[in-house]
Amino acid sequence: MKEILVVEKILKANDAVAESNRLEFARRGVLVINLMGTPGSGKTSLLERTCVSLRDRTIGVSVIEGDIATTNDAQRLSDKGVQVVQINTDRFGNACHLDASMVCSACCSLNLEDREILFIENVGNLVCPAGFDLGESFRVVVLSVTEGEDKPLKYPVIFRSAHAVILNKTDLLPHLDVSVEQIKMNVLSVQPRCLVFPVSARTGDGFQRWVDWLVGSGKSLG
Ligand SMILES: Nc1nc2c(ncn2[C@@H]2O[C@H](COP(=O)(O)OP(=O)(O)O)[C@@H](O)[C@H]2O)c(=O)[nH]1
Ligand SMILES: [Mg+2]
Repeated sequence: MKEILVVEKILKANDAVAESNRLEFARRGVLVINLMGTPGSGKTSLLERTCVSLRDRTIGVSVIEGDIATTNDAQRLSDKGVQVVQINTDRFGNACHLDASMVCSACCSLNLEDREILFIENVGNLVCPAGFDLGESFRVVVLSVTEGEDKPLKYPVIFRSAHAVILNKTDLLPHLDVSVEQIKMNVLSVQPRCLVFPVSARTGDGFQRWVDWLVGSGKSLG
């Protein structure tokens, strides 16, 4: 019983910081995307291509990279000229997710002036990130077609909280025995309002619709 109380307290404390993050992001007019998914689903690859597409449309973007260890992903984005800050959660007991305080601290190292979109790549995991509000505008889950059709049914909590699912690696479909329609149906069965964007971060296929949605969502913030 005590353990449950502790968990509840942690989540309540996180929610308070998340709300203050949300107010600050709204004050600055920054659209914030909490990008979640398994390790290897293609979150960083998606960000690399998305950030370049947004820059071509003169949209200012920043990225917070969450990983247990290494600065590899931050380096990949920095190499593309993206303003990025890395959070390594091995400094916080190997946390398997980001929390709102980590995001708040990371924002101190970012210049968010003239930035319209902030992406937060969460630690690769389909379970823990779901419970932690970061103050984001939208939650997006990256699922690759190689992960199989049943993942939305097996990990319903994270998909239930998602505004959109990126179905990545569609370039591999000719080599797989997997149905995009079945994955979409499984996503919609746990979250009927979820948007689904089939894309290939490798070829750029499907990116137009995804980037249009980001730009439109940013504009609707006013
Ligand atoms: N074929 C293919 N491979 C991809 C695609 N997106 C990512 N990958 C590969 O998947 C692996 C993991 O990608 P990464 O972006 O590091 O995933 P993350 O761990 O979710 O950030 C890398 O080898 C990428 O090159 C894609 O659309 N198609
Ligand atoms: Mg990554």
